[in-house]
Amino acid sequence: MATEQSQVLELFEKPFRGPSGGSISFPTGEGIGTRIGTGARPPPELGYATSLQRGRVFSVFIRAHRRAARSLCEYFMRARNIGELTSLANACRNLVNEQLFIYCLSFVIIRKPELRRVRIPTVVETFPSKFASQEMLQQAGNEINRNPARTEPIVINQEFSGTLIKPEHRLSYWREDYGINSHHWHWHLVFPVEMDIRRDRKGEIFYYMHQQMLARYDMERLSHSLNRVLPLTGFREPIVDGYFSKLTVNNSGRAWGTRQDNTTLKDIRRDDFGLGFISISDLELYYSRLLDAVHQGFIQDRQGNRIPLTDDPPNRGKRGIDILGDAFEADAELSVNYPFYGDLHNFAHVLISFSHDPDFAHREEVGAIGDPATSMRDPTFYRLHKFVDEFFQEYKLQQRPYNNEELGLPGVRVVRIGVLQDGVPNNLRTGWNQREFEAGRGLDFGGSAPIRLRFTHLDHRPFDYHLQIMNTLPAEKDVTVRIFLAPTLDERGNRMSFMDQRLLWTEMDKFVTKLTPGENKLVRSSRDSSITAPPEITFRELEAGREITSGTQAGVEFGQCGCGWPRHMLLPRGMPQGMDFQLFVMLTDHAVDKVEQVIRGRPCTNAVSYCGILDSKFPDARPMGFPFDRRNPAMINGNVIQTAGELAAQFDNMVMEDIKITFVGNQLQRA
Ligand code: CUO
Repeated sequence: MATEQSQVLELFEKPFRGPSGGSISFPTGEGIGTRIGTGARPPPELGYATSLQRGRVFSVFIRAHRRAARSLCEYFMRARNIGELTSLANACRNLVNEQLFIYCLSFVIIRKPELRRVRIPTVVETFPSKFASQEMLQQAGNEINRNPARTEPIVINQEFSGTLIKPEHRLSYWREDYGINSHHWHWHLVFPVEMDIRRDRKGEIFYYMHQQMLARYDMERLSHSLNRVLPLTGFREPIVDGYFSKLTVNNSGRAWGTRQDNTTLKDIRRDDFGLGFISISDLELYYSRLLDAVHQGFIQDRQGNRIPLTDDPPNRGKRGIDILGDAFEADAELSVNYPFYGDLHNFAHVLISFSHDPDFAHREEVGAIGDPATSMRDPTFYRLHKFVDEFFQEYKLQQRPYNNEELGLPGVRVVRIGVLQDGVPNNLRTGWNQREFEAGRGLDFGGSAPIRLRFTHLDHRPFDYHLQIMNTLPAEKDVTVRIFLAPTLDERGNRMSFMDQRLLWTEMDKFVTKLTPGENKLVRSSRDSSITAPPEITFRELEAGREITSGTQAGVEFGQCGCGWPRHMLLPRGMPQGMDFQLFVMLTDHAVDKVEQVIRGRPCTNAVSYCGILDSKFPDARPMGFPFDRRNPAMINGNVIQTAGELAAQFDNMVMEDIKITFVGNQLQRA
């Protein structure tokens, strides 16, 4: 008898296989009881779910698509077990858009406590056409047809979407990494918009997670001697970077829209995507209203009430950054005034993704920036999100700097910190590694022979943080350890001020530990990072049916829900000759940081800093990004503070350490 896991895998396999013809039967019970022939009207239970054509892109950035997703997810949410989910899914899979179908299945399996015994397979295998070019997939299919016994994988060329003629393409391996794109797809799945989900601090995590991805992108750019990314300067200037993804939206060969360098945005009307008229003026109006709110210090709801915007709200109320995140992203159900503040960030994705064919004159598909699974491939994604982040920073810089009490932790001193990798102190090595996935599960050609794809990706060998801490208090003390990394030098080779370096600090880890009185020596593995997820789980691994027991390492890895920065991308590349970075470690009082809550079911607690905890509160009461989310205090104890190092020097609970990151290319495994 099929296991629950194998039933689920069957649902995820070959999503683009065509309608099988004949009659489609709907299971009876729970109000779902119709038997219809192909071509019959879809049952009302599917609501808007069939409004989206099969074969087209499904995008959570488009409101009509979110409405379709809401209907289909609600339809699936009736399932009380995997058997019922399978019946519901099989009944509608030939009626609804394929990508919508997988999105909603994934949504329901992650959300419903009764279904959490099963895992969803990696999106890389479900939709290989979002990760490898059509040319390579076709070649793979042809080779398998010619030689079904072929065992060598198809090697994905790292330069498949562009050449190094364009300096931006030095970062292609990073932007097109399967792991970061998979993370971003999952992030938008677990923080969905307008799906009646009330996740704790959703607006704030929207700001923080995207800000951190930008910081990581900028570290990577500096590793290649490229300047930090510049924001879009509005919607009327030409978009400097074009993008030609070489990907197809499904197996039919339908290509994603492409964009030339220096494309000018235009008003759009894409009724084929359920989009009415969206004008650049709309976006400018929304932006101006949101900026007014920041500068006035309050935002107005539908009733005209003024809601103060502050990150120090009384009684741990909703922070201003959280309110602004909900209004800017935007989520119509969470925004304080959706008609007034609009749908700015989602519309911006949409406007850019249709800039090559704003009125469907050319029957072109949406561009890759229109889908969270592919948007991070496009260089303009970072310019767009830098524009979004600059808005949030405009707000953050109006907050008062943190004071001594918030920054300090009397009685606790960090004596020394460092990192150790393969026995080498404070010099971390990065290089190339490879990972294989099977594409055959997501393609509707190639028969049943495995089609293996080999991706080359940045990686590093695991390392440990070593911390020597003195607790001079007479008792044990619970502390939060916060570890950040940033480049030491700017584009010109100069040391940076606090404000210049502030947005480059990337969270590496955050964890709670108990200090005993006296000296404490902590060793923490890079593999336990608060931002990373364990490696993607493939169909084959799930079929192998590893015994999953909670409390074991396998249980921990099973408990993740796909969201999380890929472990292999934890470190920036660095430089072949070694690049200077700084580690910043800060201990804070867990009694202040702690959030009271019960964690239930599959907690999805990997990568908690980027992905939160499902159905629970964000487990750190401080503002996300603390202490770098605000400007530096001008003076501490009478000393002027102009750099992060000067700040750390004033507090015993902070310390900085210089390290190097050296890129060794193909020599990584020979450490
Ligand atoms: Cu994740 Cu714009 O929010 O891509």
